[in-house]
Amino acid sequence: MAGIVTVQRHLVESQSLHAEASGELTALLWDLSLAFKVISRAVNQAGLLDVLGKDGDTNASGDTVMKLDRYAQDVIFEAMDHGGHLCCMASEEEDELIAIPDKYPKGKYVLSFDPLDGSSNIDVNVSVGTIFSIHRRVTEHGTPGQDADALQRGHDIVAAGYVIYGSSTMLVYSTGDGVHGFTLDPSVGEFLLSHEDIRIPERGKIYSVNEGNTPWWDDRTRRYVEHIKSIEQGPYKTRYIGSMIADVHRTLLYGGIFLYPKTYKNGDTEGSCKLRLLYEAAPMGYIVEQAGGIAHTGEEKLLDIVPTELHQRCSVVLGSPADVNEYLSFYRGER
Ligand code: AHM
Ligand code: MG
Repeated sequence: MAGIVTVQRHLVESQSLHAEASGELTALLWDLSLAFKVISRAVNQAGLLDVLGKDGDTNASGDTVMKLDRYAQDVIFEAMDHGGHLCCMASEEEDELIAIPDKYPKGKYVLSFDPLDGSSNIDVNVSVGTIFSIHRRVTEHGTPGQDADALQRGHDIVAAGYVIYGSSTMLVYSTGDGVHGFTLDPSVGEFLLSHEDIRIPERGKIYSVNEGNTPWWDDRTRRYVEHIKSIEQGPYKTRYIGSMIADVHRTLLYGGIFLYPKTYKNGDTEGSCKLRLLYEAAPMGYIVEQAGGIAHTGEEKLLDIVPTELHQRCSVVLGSPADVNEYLSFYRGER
């Protein structure tokens, strides 16, 4: 038993490193981990949806079948609305800030999340995941949360992580003391510590980008990708799943670079970005930086951006320090 560390034990032991901690963040993360187990169970049954009924149908048990991303959204909301830890939530699935119901107390944290990232991959049995981050509220305690509570920099995150529902379910999180990974043991229903203190390799040999977008990239990004594919460089291997959690998880463990640069389509001179700052880029960037990597947009450090809108998007370049710095040297025109 001594070698088995559950996520709960890990949270409590990490909390004891911070004398000022009240235990509230630990309790909040514990509630969240319950939601992840429920979502994991549903994702594992996703292939049965065709048997049990499609979105909006009534299944054999008489329940209305819901799209999984909507289901994941509801599970997290219901697990987190009443604990008294949160003042509000923000989700990729909801246009507006999500209020805590009047009947429940308002806490000192705000939760931002993407309930099921990469959900277009569900029907082909490819990994999807949940991404989350937690900030301390900045508005008056005891009152309902406001947009300003969610619109905070990645640097001010107090805890963030992701769950990958893959060949096994893994929870990877950080509270600012490194990055730790837990694997769900379905037979005991617990997340068990499997990857302690994850450190991203200094340099990798894998690049991960939607290369179908090449015609719409800026020249500097195009030249960088040509460079890492050149014979002199090795060349690097391509791996692109199209689920950010899966692509970044691999980058964290094997090293290399993950990119989602701006695209300039049909005379768009400003360029547009795909990934969302609050729900995808900042939490994943925080994890990568906690593991010793770099998270950038090309223009600025990802965690420095002060969001002005809940659904703001940004370009993303993250991974091993040597790889990201090499990209930046191309992007800045130094090579
Ligand atoms: P989603 O939130 O609608 O699932 O979109 C986000 C996903 C990321 O997981 C992934 O990195 C990206 O979209 C892939 O985009 P593309 O298909 O353009 O390569
Ligand atoms: Mg997403």
